[in-house]
Amino acid sequence: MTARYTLHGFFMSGPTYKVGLMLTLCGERFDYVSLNLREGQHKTPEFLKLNRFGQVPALVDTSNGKALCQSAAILDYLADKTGQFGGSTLDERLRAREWLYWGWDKLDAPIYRLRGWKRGFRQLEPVQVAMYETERKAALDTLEAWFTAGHHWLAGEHATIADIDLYGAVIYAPESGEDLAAYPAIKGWLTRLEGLPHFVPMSALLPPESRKAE
Ligand SMILES: N[C@@H](CCC(=O)N[C@@H](CS)C(=O)NCC(=O)O)C(=O)O
Repeated sequence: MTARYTLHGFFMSGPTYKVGLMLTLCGERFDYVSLNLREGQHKTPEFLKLNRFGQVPALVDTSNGKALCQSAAILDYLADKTGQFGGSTLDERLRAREWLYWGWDKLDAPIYRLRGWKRGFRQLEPVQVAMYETERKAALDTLEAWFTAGHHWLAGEHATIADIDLYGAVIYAPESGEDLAAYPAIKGWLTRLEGLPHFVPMSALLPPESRKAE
């Protein structure tokens, strides 16, 4: 059976993992197209038709021909289409989206940039490293306080797109130089999310090559 969705991405990309994880948790099969960022495949005219920002991921919904970009917006779309992880009340939907926007503002940037620097993909001056380390600590402290206060999930009583999105940033913290030893409540939340049906870890979800849905 033809898969409804095609995910275009890169196996080391956190935002690509977020979308792949959402699809997987929703039980959606998807074709995967691997782009070589070093060769600039995300800047070709063909790819810019899918993602005008020239970034991965991009998701194509073959049922209606829509091409979507920005992982948080894609998660929102998939929640709408699948009826899963969107939050079951207006309050939950609002809270989930507040966390999504907060994540991109405060959490993802320091973790992804320090990870890129550690892996040699990005140059940072010592003053920038210090700034991102301070920002990473502040963001992780915010999350730790939330879960220490007794919340199991970010919005309501069940996992939502907020948990999937922020998981796809926090899971890269060790590669950014923060092993999370000082964050037991965050680690408990990571374990809860990893216990959801159909969960697949980042190391197993995205191959370095393109793959058709099984
Ligand atoms: N906010 C975007 C971020 C996407 C992003 O930063 N993608 C990186 C790979 S992880 C990329 O394509 N970088 C190449 C570029 O920006 O030119 C999203 O969530 O989709």
